[in-house]
Amino acid sequence: DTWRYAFEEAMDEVQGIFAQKFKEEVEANSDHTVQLFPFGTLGESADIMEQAQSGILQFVDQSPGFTGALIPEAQVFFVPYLLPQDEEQLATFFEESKAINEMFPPLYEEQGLKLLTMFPEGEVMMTTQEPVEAPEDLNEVKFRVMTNPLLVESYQAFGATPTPLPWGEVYGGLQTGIIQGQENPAFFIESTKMYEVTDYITRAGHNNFTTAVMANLDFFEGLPEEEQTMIQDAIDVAFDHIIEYQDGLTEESLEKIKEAKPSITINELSEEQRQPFMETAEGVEQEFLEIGGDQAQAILDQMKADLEAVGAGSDS
Ligand code: 6CS
Repeated sequence: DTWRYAFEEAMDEVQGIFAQKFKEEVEANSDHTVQLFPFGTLGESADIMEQAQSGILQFVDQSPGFTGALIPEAQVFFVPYLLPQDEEQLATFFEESKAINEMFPPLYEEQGLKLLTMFPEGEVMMTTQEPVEAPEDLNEVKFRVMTNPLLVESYQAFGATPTPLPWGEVYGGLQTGIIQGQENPAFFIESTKMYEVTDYITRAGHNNFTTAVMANLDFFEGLPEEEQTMIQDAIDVAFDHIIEYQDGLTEESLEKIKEAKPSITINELSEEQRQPFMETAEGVEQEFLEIGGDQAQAILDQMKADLEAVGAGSDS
């Protein structure tokens, strides 16, 4: 059969590299073909999710930044400073976390989706027209966020005016000044040329981008067991590949940005400067417990325990 797999990025961006490895593995180990649909070919993130839920697509990559609107618990990824930036700790966390591997799958199943994996895509950085050294600097800044209620809360707590928008509207929005800021990992700021419409990149260390790959649940459950295993094995190979692929990617991407636009300022906030941003975390966490669905408390507690177990707890 031909299986259709859509994702939210271009072919040579992180989600595309993952998808290409998955395709390669599936095609090497079965008679199936995987057809890849990068961003823009089938619509926005919300559209490809609908297509995966209805079975038009067999596979989809959608980030919790968008899934949070569908599965409220997935908003947990937007509690600031919850995830570490250490890439090894992050990879081990995603591989071993009970919250990710045991608690999230039933929540995705309720939406007709088989959660296959979640993986990190890099440190999230703010891009703005003016310097950001304190929350006051975000005052009056219309800051684009993914369409996720908790992310809106977190940027409100940072002092900005959050503006939820689908990805396709971001570059144009920055260009016309409808929005003046947004956040994304360095590779994406570089590959999508967002630096062209940005003067400052700020590293506050508040988050690391998470994404998730799923299959349509009926499709997956209808497969013979050995094919389910073959898919899971292909996902595991692609996971290892994408972790390795991203080694050094953040710094390389920042170098490329500086080369392409020497006038850009890239500023890493000091521990002291981060403090007021960190202090918002508790309030956002409380908000998550209110809007994060029935499992919010259980997921948050388990995430913290899982992070602690890999040496990335908030106290370690
Ligand atoms: O900001 C966004 O909407 C996009 N950012 C990344 C890194 N991947 C896909 C997502 O749509």
